[in-house]
Amino acid sequence: MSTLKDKFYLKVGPMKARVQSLAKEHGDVNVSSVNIGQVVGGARDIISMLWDVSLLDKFEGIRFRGFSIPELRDKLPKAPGGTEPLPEGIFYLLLLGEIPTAEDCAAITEEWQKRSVLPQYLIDTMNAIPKDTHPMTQFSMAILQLQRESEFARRYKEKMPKTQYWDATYEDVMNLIAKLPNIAAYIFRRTYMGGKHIAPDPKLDWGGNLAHMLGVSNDPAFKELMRLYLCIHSDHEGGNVSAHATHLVGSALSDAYYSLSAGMDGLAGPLHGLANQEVLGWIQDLMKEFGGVPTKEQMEKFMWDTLNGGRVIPGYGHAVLRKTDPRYVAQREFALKHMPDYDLFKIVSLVYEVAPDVLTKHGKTKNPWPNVDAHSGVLLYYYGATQFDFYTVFFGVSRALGVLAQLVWDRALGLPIERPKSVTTEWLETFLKEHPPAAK
Ligand code: HAX
Repeated sequence: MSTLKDKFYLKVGPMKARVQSLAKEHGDVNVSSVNIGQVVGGARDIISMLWDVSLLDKFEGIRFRGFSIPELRDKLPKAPGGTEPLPEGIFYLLLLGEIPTAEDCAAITEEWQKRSVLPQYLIDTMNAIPKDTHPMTQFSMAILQLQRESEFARRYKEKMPKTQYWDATYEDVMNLIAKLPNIAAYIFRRTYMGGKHIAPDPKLDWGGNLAHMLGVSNDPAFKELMRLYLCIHSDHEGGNVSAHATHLVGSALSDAYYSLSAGMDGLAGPLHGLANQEVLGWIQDLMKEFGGVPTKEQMEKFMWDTLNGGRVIPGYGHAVLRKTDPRYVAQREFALKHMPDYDLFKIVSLVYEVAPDVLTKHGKTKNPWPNVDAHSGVLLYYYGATQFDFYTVFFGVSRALGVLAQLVWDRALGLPIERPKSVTTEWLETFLKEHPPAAK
């Protein structure tokens, strides 16, 4: 049977030919124009990056290699007795663009298990970090510390030719992804569980093992939740902060360790991945204020207090999406199946009833609907993972699948160093004087 790497190699030539033909024969065709609002306003909608592993539609949501989340929940292989997709399957899909078989997934599980052992120097480093350091800082530091393992960096020093960049990156990516659940679980157990660690179970898959090593629940549904969670957070096209940061840093031929660590630093921002911890904190404040599940009126008041205090409603709004995030819907379906009567779920549902209307009346956000982070915390909390400042680490483990699959492609396609143009305020003002807009 050919390996994942052999299969990838067969795809590189044809894909490179497609990309080169686009650039060579149609390089001067415009696909995007830029106005001053976009220059000042965070580069929204400017098409300026190639990202093949997923594509986001503002109304429909994310498609991974053309497949929607409901399609993937149906089509991707499952763990024995399970109903949620295996993260191994989404990695295969993102890398190769094809739905894997159960055997393909099993081969990845085996490959990642072989590469998953954490070196002693990494454990020593993690043990030296003060325990009150945010788990995302610990996670990013651990990834960066592992950089000394980089095949890419070693082979680059030995004058590897460009044609081998993808091969060295592939090795780094597989080694790094394999270790992420162990790193995450190590941080979790050390930070919150008195440093009593749980060995991985060789019979379990990558996501099942993360759930197992956390040691918060023996319910098989928690492993299923982890598999679903790790699939749906894996990618959201290239422009979001964690994906773009990984891609940008990688474009300087910084290896996968440097690149992912940078991506995780971006994910740690409260407007991005940290929103999942913010949501739980916000809900707890709400419960404290009203002594449990609030009424609709109390909920509305709490939201207006948040907004009038100059803060955002965490988990709502999006830079691209303009409807309820399908990743939110998938998690809501999971909750309806496994915890329909759970108080926190009732609150999350009540927020969903009230927030879109309040945010619309507030009149600022372009999207009053929930994003992925509005729901994940309640599911984790239900199974005993109550330490919500850890939640973004789960997101990070998952996000690695998408951004690192794309990183292998970046090196296979020989994408260049990124260097968009910036201008000064004065440059824009001068431009306007020289190109006065036509009177409206
Ligand atoms: N609550 C209150 N105000 C909000 C809001 C919210 N949930 N979402 C947007 N706004 C405000 C913005 O702060 C902005 O206000 P100013 O004009 O005063 O600066 C205005 O509405 C316009 O913003 P926008 O164009 O609709 O949204 P942006 O593209 O600028 O920002 C964000 C997108 C996701 C950062 C934003 O919606 C937000 O802050 N949401 C809350 C935090 C959150 O849930 N983040 C996670 C997003 C998903 C993700 O990346 N997960 O990792």
